[in-house]
Amino acid sequence: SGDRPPVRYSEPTLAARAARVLRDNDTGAVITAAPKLYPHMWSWDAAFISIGLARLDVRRAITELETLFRAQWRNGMVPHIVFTEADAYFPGPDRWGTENAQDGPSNVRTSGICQPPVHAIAVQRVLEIARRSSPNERADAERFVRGIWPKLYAWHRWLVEYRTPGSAGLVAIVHGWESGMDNSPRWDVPYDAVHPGAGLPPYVRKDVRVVGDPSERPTDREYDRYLWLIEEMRRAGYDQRTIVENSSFLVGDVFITALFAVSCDVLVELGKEFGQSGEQLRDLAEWAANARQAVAGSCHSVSGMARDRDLRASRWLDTQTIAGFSPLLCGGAPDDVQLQLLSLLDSDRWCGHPDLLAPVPPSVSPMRPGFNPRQYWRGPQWPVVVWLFGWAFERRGWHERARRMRDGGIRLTDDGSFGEYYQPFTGEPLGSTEQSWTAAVVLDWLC
Ligand code: 9WN
Repeated sequence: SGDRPPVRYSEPTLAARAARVLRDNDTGAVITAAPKLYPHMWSWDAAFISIGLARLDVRRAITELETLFRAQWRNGMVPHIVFTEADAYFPGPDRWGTENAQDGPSNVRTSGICQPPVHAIAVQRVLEIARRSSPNERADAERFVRGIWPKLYAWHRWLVEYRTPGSAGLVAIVHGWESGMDNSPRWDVPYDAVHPGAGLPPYVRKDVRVVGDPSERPTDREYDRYLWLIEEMRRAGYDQRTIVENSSFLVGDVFITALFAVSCDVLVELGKEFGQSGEQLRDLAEWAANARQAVAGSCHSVSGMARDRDLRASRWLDTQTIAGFSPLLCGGAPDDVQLQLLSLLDSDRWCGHPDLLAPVPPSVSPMRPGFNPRQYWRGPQWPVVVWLFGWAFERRGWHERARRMRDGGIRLTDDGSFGEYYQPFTGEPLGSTEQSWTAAVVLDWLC
């Protein structure tokens, strides 16, 4: 029923338009995640954006990642938002109130949580692209990798030190925003146990003013919980140990754990090449092995799908979403489970659903009760997630599968609006348009 512009751009024109989006969203200091809805730098967005930027200008790509890592907290955390001066997004820096956090950075304002650790993947990709570019860009990128490697190591170490509690070995999140899949049904059960207290300061949402149809965004009930968790963290002075011990939301995130495993592998590859210390390489290899084992250990005995774990309630979360395919990202699941997941991914419950405009995985299966084709992480397709699966498939040597993700991703986005997410049946772009990371992954697919 929705509008999708009737045009389908050719690949060269689509690439030119994607490049223009990144240039237009460049404030000089950062590329904003989206011009109106997200006028700041987001952590995992910046990683994907740097991959797209590298296709245009390797130095600009390097600057983007360096800007993000200048905001790294003293304890190693890479914050989920680095704020610009813009005032159009809520919650902004005043609401987060991280300036008194003991571990916060001094010269820049940030949020107090993190996002998925895809930065090593981006760094390696930027290096690869630079090496195919010019000798100068190659030299710049190599210098950059040497400089950022210890910071990436510190970021990964933070995830192990502070965020791997409990026996399941999964990397834990303390807020749905940390997952990057904010209102995914993955988090419905743990959010039911979050009870906003009377002390929740009043607030006014800004996102629903920007997005024409508020039903494409999370609900007010969900926002109360998002804001309440921030309130808890603020009261804890953003002390990680206190937060992990007490926050009313603590969930082992299987998708982050899979990305962490493969990002550790990538860091080992880079570290070997650039002569990093053997001890740190051994740490990373051990973290990767543990994370991979945790992902495999989460798989449901019947469906094979990987599961998150509610660490407060000590129970597995059986809700099936795109995150159930996490073992395909990092490997390590037994062969029969992997085959089961691959045939499920191809089946009419997922990519093979006959009504999809583009055969790429939606955030939730269209066959699942509660699937909502227009609402955020509850059904739409997200180009950046498609890129991640394509990237992982290529890395695993599954070239034909990787090509299908790329071709499907281009089909999804060839209307040229660079939607934040897409209605899977009509291809209507939803949420924001001119979304930077969508433009970035399209550029990577096309170049
Ligand atoms: C909260 C910027 C970010 C993405 C997330 C996506 C959305 C923010 C929001 O936008 O989250 O962090 O306000 O909804 O869910 O993955 O990084 O693009």
